[in-house]
Amino acid sequence: MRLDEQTRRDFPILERIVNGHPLVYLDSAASSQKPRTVIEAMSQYYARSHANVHRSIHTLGEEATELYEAARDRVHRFIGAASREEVVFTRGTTDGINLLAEALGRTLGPGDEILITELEHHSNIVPWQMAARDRGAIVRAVPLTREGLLDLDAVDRLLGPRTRVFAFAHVSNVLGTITPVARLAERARRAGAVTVVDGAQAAPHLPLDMSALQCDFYVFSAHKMLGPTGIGVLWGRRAALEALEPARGGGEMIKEVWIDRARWNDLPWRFEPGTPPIAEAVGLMAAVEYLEKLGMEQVAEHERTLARQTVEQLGAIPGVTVFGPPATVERGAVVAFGVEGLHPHDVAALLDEQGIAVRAGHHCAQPLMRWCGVVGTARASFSVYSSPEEVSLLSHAVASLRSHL
Ligand code: 7TS
Repeated sequence: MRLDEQTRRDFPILERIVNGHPLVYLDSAASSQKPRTVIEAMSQYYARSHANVHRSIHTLGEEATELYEAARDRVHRFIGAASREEVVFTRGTTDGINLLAEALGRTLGPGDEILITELEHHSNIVPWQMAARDRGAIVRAVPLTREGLLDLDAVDRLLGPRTRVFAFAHVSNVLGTITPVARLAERARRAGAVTVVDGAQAAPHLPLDMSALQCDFYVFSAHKMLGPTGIGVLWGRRAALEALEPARGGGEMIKEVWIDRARWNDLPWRFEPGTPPIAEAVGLMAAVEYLEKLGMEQVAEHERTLARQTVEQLGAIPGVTVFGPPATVERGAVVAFGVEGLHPHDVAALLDEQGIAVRAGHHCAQPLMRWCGVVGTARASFSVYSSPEEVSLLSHAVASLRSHL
């Protein structure tokens, strides 16, 4: 049975009628929908076990702590981390990158370099600009090849003795480009730079194994992988996390506090000040369980097929431009496209009239839009519940937009 046939009934929102049409949700890269098990796990948690974590000795306090830490164990296995201490909960990808930019930023000096790429989401650009500005450091970017892949020769040229951080996306949220993380991390290590990987579009889509990727830090958001908003993961190699001085202080991240100084807690709690997103951790645990039952290899294969079908079908419509690598190159679960004569917002609004939800705009990747030579694009993106029928509905609807021009 196809993955969407196995899963669709588990997602109550997919029963919605939108503008008189059954919902065709093709915006999972912005945020995925949630299966009933995630919704129920969170509501059960609030109905039965809620209390703050890591502080109260009473029964509910212990139950909540156990659930929160069980979520960490689940994520640790899901991403192939060497130990649970390497898994830090954040508020999401943006929060994880900011945490790293703040902490690593403090170690930078004037003239040091931060290397990013031209396909980054703003959340993997702006925090580094802020860190650089504060320390007199410089941000550089790896250019793209004509096909929308990272220019690997340029990586070698740009990774120099002053490069302290190399931050790049595993999967582009616009082009769908998959970057060769292990190779890039290896080159960065030889240059003495720390690697930060933005896995926001990879974690929902690809099997992950931190030991194979060889980067220092990897961040992602739960809400794009069937889990709730408000929680994300920062994985760090133990030695990399140990070398990182916490930049955010507060309760629970310390062992002992005096008026003029404090001693940090152990990993991973030293990077989790304050009350964490507890119900969200429970929801993330349910999302990971759901994905593991499906199998990430199957998830990747399903979404790869949908992306290929979309590239082929949209690419065959006259006046439609598909951005990113050709259909023969493996890509993530997103397909950005333009329709000649129509603003991307009009494309999205006209599709919405037929119940088809796609995102339009610059996708928080303005440097990449400049590279594409457009102000924005429309974008279809997929998850485990997306179907080939939905891809056909999209293609027919886009073709009919053209015929109305
Ligand atoms: N990095 C990438 C590659 C992303 O795609 C996104 C969100 C983020 C970082 C930020 O994640 P957040 O959970 O902290 O917001 N991308 C999108 C998108 O493509 N459409 O809406 C949000």
